[in-house]
Amino acid sequence: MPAREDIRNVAIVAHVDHGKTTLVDAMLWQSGSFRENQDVAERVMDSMDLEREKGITILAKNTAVRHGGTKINIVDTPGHADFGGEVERALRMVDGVLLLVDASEGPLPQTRFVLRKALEARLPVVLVVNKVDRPDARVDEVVNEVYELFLDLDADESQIEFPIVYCNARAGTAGLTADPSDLESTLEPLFDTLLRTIPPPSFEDGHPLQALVANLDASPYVGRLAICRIANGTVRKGQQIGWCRIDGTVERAKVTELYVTEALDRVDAEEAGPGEIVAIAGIPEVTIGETLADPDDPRALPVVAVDEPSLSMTIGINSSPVAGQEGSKLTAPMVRQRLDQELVGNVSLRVVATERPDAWEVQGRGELQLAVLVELMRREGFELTVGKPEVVTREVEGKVHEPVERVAIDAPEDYIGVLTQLLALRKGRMEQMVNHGTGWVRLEYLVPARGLIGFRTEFLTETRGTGILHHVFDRYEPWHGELRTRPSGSLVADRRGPTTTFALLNLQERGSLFVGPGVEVYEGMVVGENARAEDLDVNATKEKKLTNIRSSTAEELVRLIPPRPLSLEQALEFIRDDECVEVTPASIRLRKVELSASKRQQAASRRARARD
Ligand SMILES: Nc1nc2c(ncn2[C@@H]2O[C@H](COP(=O)(O)OP(=O)(O)OP(=O)(O)O)[C@@H](O)[C@H]2O)c(=O)[nH]1
Ligand SMILES: [Mg+2]
Repeated sequence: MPAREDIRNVAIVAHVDHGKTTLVDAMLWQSGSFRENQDVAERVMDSMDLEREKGITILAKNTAVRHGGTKINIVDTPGHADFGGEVERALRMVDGVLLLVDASEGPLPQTRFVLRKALEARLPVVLVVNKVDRPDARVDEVVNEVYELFLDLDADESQIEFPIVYCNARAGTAGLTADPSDLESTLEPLFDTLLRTIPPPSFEDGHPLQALVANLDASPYVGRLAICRIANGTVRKGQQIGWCRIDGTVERAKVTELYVTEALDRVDAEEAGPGEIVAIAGIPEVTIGETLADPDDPRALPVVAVDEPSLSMTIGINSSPVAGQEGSKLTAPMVRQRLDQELVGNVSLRVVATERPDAWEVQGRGELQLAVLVELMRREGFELTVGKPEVVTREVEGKVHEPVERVAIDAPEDYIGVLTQLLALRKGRMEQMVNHGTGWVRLEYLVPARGLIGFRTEFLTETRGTGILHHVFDRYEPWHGELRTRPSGSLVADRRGPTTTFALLNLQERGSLFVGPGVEVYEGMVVGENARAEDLDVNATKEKKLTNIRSSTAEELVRLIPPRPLSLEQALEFIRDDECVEVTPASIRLRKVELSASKRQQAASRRARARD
């Protein structure tokens, strides 16, 4: 088959924070994409507000650099497990991957996930051992761990013969030997290896047009953009195409705009040939997985299924007594429309109707993915009620199955005892324990996803904030039976009104509080965590009786422990089955699903009677 020697398409994949976006920065600078004095943000590909705030990549994005006469299209992908759908999609656009591995951390759960996907797609791999400048780098061991990972994933011989490049992405230097002092002053060894290892895109001569829609973007001027990889043929601006839809039908459409990528810009193109990655405007309803083809001979490319969602939560309109005061988007149709819009660009999400007309079950890959969606909606002005995350179960041969996650934990060895205990309670099975001999151990577990909901907070408390925890979906297994949940109960406000210092002073004896003085609360709102297992209805608005002993307000404020407001992710981890989170642009409040204290009590005594 003929090939486009002038093009390479490559995706950069790795576990979170191993340096993908930093490496793309260096590749852009060294290929002359920017003027010398140009003011370019660090990790420039992380262009979304939320990405910059969280310091992680959320959406896969394209860029292109030129090296010699070759154009290298690069897809930067997110490393966080919840955004694995982005990686699966990116792999459909490329002919090979750079697999980055941190020289100290070594392969972690998401490394395994992305490598498995790359091997399944039979994409050639260049191993990039990054951060070799770290004082705790253990380059040789890490390389061996990667070989083990390949074997573990049943790679065949040709796949295991991958080239290795050693890198300091931050400094933009690379070398071909494991000795960090041997790095060249540029990324030349990486570019070289990439051009030799990643094959140029091949195509069939004379084959009619076929372009696979692998991603979507939106432009304020021309509307929806289909990001496609052209498999065969040539596409021209203004031409008619056959739009092969997911449902098997074919419609005619017109390419109104055609763009290719140069560095960070989309530039107009008159035509683009096989192997190129282009953005096409003119088809407002196009979605991922569809094919743009020759109108007279439309042949759809195969649709590849992505992994199923494993976690779900309900998102509905805000139903609290203080709804409507802080947001601008409040109604059910608005929420529904926004969720539909998200589905278009996010193949790893599902939306399912519930019994209620104003709430939907949203299914995704993990808590962070779902929290990011809620956070985006909140910033757009939505007020929402968000339910407790739950796992998506499946029926296999008449039995209920649940998702199981692969967990990797790094922690000081002193905590081995308590961690094994915590994970045993959650029905975790230890797969591996490695002592690096540095006082730190790595534990690998398989744990039902259910047991990990709310685990992070407890994990950080138990390891005094030192432990590192990562997990990624591994498989479905038969239901593991009952699991223990949060050991503490909630302090629940029993009436509406502003909180008082006096009331909070008394309440802080019982547990830790989420609100400070002067905060408007309502019946059924959770104001703190009860140290005991049961819930407690409390009056957080009580005023002090006047007495003749004076104590100044200032003095009382000093005795008040600062509240521990929960972030959205923490709130979602914290809540129990009968609780939910109220989200508005200004606030995050925890509450009972049933607000009325008397109704909750009735329900509790009914349950107690049923048990007897
Ligand atoms: N010491 C050292 N630090 C590096 C190197 N490369 C990247 N870093 C740092 O590692 C951190 C994570 O870098 P990113 O480029 O955001 O990592 P990423 O893989 O894109 O992360 P996600 O997209 O969220 O998965 C940043 O603080 C970088 O400065 C390196 O070669 N050496
Ligand atoms: Mg990144």
